[in-house]
Amino acid sequence: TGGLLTLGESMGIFVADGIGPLEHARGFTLGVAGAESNVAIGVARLGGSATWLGRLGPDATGALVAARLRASGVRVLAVSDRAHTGLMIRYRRSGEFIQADYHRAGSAGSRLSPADIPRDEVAAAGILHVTGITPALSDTARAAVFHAVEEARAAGVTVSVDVNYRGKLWSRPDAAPVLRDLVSRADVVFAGPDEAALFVDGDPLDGLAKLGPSEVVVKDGARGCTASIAGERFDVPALRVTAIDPVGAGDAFVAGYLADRLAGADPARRLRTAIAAGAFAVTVPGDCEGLPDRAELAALNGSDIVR
Ligand code: KDG
Repeated sequence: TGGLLTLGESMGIFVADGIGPLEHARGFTLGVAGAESNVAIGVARLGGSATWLGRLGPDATGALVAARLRASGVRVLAVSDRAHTGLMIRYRRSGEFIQADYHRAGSAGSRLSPADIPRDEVAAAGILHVTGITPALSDTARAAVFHAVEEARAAGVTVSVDVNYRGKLWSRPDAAPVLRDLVSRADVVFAGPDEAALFVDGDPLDGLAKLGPSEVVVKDGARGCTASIAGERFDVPALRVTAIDPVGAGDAFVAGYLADRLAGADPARRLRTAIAAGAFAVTVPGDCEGLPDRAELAALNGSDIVR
């Protein structure tokens, strides 16, 4: 079986150095953002094979995204588009209060369409991973996600969905039926408790499992995670680390889980790796810079990473 295939929008990101209102920011660190490409980088760093597919514009930002992904060991299937590559600006109003402006309306990434997705790439994958961000970007991007999912199901490829609700892209009533539909087509689903509450009542694990996925993982940040995997229930506490930047922790968690799933690890081990990868991610500023490799994961116990 193959590796991870994921698709979505990756962007350049300017992260204001330091803490405070944007108007006082002087320096910015340029990086790459995008939930799906973060997961691809995370899987690659853990030794798995990972492919990211998406549209990039004819600009320096598009070249930057492709170069950074490739340098991280991700295979890039870039579809060239005439529109600009998306950008984000992020700043920290306070240590915990993180704000982002998107500059992605009409971007290359948002113009993803079903014809961009090669059937043979989907059929050859071990896991197709998509998120609830892409369907919010445009009608064609939404169609592309559902098309890829249906191709994967037809080919017997495992479908993984991270709900990843983004309130700056669409309202809760607009998102709820689409995310519910997407989850109902998945084998593996990841959600936060608030995201699950968008479209299921009561206990998030039970509610999500009732929609169909046989592996449901509810990630709850510093509280750790709960999961229902082939009918068995798991509770894994988070590791106590010094959190510097929570952004990207969810993607690291998903990368840890999926990398171990591709490697044939049992559910308890996948969840432990997911928790550890998330813990590494929050100790480093940036969306994907803190993702660990296997040697770092192995050194976690007894290291100074855990308090
Ligand atoms: O999961 C981290 C993401 O939020 C970030 O990398 C950017 O994809 C992104 C988004 O849409 O917010």
